[in-house]
Amino acid sequence: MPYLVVMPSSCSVIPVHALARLARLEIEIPSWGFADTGTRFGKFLQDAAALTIHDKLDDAAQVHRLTGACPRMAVHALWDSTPGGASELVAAARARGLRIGSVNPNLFESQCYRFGSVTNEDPSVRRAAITHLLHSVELAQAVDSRTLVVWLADGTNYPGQGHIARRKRWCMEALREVHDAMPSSMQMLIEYKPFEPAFYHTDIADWGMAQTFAKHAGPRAKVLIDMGHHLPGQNVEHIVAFLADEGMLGGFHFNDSHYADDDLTTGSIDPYRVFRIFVAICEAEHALGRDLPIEYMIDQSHNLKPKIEAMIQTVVTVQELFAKALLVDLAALDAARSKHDVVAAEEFLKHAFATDVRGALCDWRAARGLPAQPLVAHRTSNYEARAASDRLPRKSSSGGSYA
Ligand code: PSV
Ligand code: MN
Repeated sequence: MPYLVVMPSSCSVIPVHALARLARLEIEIPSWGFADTGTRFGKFLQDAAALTIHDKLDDAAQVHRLTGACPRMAVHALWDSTPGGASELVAAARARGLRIGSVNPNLFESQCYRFGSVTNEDPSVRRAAITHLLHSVELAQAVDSRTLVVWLADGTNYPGQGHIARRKRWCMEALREVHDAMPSSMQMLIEYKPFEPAFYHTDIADWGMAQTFAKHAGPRAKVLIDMGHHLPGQNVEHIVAFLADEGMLGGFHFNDSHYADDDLTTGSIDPYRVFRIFVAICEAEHALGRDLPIEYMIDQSHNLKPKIEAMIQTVVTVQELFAKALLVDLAALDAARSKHDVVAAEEFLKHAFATDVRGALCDWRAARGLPAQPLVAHRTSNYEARAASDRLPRKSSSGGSYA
């Protein structure tokens, strides 16, 4: 069993208050992480990949069953419809011990959005985009979701193509109209991205623009940080600390990247970066004296790794890195800062990051009635083989995926 690493039992490594905080860390799983996906060069298909929303819910439920940390599955408005509508979706989730999480409108696939959605020069396209956003608010209400995640693919490819300030104003008007239509229980999280699919300018390119749009939209709009949506070298923990202090940090899309929006497994490329982000959150929570109201979501779709394994690996990695961040002695860190002891301050971070928390987390899971090693439990459960034997014939008969 390749993943069965025997680790020393070391529950004492993590203090009780840190384990309690970890137990409150809920991580939302994306429905789109379980279906066959690819790059723009093509798809590599997996026998066990989900075909229907019910398959996706089954997979999400498997992740939650083994980790105890993922009670919600995010849906994409156009990719996750059920014949029976919202009530069927809610019932299907509930039957598996899940809830529907964030609702993600889709303003990037329809042909009418070639030159933008809410920023299109054509008022009828702008209205179609707003109508879809309003439908997404209704869908969110119907599935009892409190979060609308707005990511726009809007942008231009060439200098001169768009009037940037006019597009900004259209985007502001649209987001405010949608915000006004949301019930008071709902929040809007605005996601930024510097490029792709547009390659000259993106209408919501960075956190500052997202924050400006959010403030203009209304009090229940905040910023969502997708870890892959930064230019190389960006100090993401700085953004986290800044937005948290402004009360404008609404959520995360976890993933990792080396070059661009690579959607790799969180922490697979630069775990120290993820750790530093969690330290920024721990510091903000310490100052506030309570948990920050942040939605922690995964936004990954894997081409090479088995999808459920990748999702479990991500959840466990997030827990490990959050646990390490909780180990930072914030009082000692502040004392070092007050003496301008730069070396000691950094050493507090390095010490926490270097602490092996894996054994302690195995004990913690076992004590909560969960598998000590969720990945091992998944592999021994035979879920993947059963899913493949159920789904492969359906794929073949649907004619599309398998030759
Ligand atoms: C865009 O790159 C994005 O990060 C948005 O969150 C979308 O909803 C998601 O990816 C689609 O995969
Ligand atoms: Mn995202």
